Amino acid sequence: LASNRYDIQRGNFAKATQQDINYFKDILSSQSAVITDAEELIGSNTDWLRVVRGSGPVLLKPENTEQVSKIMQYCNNRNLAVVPQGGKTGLVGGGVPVFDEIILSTSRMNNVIDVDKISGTLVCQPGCILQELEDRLDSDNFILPYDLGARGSCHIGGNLSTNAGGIRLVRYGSLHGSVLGVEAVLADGTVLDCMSTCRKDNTGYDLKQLFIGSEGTLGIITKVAIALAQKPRAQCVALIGCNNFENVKQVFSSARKDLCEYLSACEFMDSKIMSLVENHLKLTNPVQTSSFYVLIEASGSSEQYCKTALLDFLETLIESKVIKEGIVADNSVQIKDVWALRERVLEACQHDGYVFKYDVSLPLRVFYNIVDDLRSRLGSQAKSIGGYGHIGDGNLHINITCEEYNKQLEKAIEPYIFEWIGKYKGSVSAEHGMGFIKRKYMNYSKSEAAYNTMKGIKQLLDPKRRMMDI
Ligand code: FAD
Ligand code: 2HG
Ligand code: ZN
Repeated sequence: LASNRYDIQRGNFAKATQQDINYFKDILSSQSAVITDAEELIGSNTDWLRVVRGSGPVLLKPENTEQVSKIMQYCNNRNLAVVPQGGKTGLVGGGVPVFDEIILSTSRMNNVIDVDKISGTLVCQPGCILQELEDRLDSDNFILPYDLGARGSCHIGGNLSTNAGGIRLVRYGSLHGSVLGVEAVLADGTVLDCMSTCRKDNTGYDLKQLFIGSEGTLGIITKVAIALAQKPRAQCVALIGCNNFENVKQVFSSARKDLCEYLSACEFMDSKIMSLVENHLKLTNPVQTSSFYVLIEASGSSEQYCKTALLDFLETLIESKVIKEGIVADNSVQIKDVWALRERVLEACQHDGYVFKYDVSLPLRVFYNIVDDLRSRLGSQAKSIGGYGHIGDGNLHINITCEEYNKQLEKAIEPYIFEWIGKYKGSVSAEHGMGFIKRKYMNYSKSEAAYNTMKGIKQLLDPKRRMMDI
């Protein structure tokens, strides 16, 4: 249970009774929408990383906003705590109970409401799975303005709630810029309609932004409108080997300059991470062993230009001795294979043992120093220390593994790592959010005044703190 490892403050909430369950069955009008079977509940109570496990006694699967509103109103009157759950791929223990919260899943709220092919907008319910949306939009030559390795399970509502970054943020920017409208149900059941499909709307405070990245602490997203991007006609991917991190930075800045609007992803991995992917997943690295690897994706409207630009780019880098070697993948199978090396890192690290995960923003001038620093600090206490991530966004993922959870190792890492990040004005959570695991480190990235303002907003929207606290 989460309570075994973490210090959990359970508020003075009511516990769900049989009468409550009967009420939920009544309003959801389907037996399969109210799950109380202990076996079935294990999955919904355990997070993707299997480090947080609560004891939520009931899983509710409403189909529409009205049902969500009724549940929230009832839980407010009864003083029952609630946790919203999407695809359950979150990495900070946010989408599962940590004590005995009611679990409200959006898995049955999975209808596409409208795709406007002229303006390129999508309106849908929050439980649509990202991959399914991508497949559906493909034939109309649209893509969502973000993408991530969890696409097969994560929900668009979960993506908004975590303000997921992912692999294309370098081109399309964050969800704060692409989301056009949100409908949310507040903790007391009020339906807050901030739906719009307009690109521009400066009528006062932009309240929908509060729900992007607030991880279910302020309400439940029940509808989403998002601006789509045009599907590029051409796509090529390069995998590049570099001798040192200075060269990685040079590759990134040259890619911005030379590939310009064709640059659609810029990711990196160090050699430790690549070796975990090769050893645990048996994937093949197509370039010679290097200290670092950079994945550059170019995409746009001209097939001819896309490949030529990427090849020219590599040639220039090799001539100027910035890189040792690079390969270009230009057919869908090869492209998938190269992306798998990067997208399956999380899975490879999980195979290595228990993983202490850090998802940080840092200025590029000190970006990788933290990994070197942790290596000298931790020495043989850790099994592997690897750095990788979205270098194009200044976002580093540090994964530190050991055979099994090790309190002493944790103490050697934390709060040292957060102090390090605070010193360089980075972020202790670049894209995964605070959830339950990271929220206690907020002060390393938020000023007192900013945190107090957040608390004021929380007090206004969820005064009884029946949703996850901040
Ligand atoms: P869940 O895990 O179910 O929930 C996440 C949080 O949102 C919880 O706090 C939950 O309570 C809340 N929530 C869910 N739905 C709602 C709703 N409708 N209303 C209000 N609150 C809600 N993240 C990145 O940013 N970039 C990546 O590249 C990336 N890659 C990943 C790759 C893998 C293989 C995995 C497993 C995860 C990855 N993630 C990444 C983590 C990322 O946060 C999630 O994958 C995703 O955004 C969460 O969506 P979900 O539907 O699974 O949400
Ligand atoms: C990714 O970019 C995800 O693959 C997971 O954000 C990062 O290992 C991690 O923590
Ligand atoms: Zn990431």
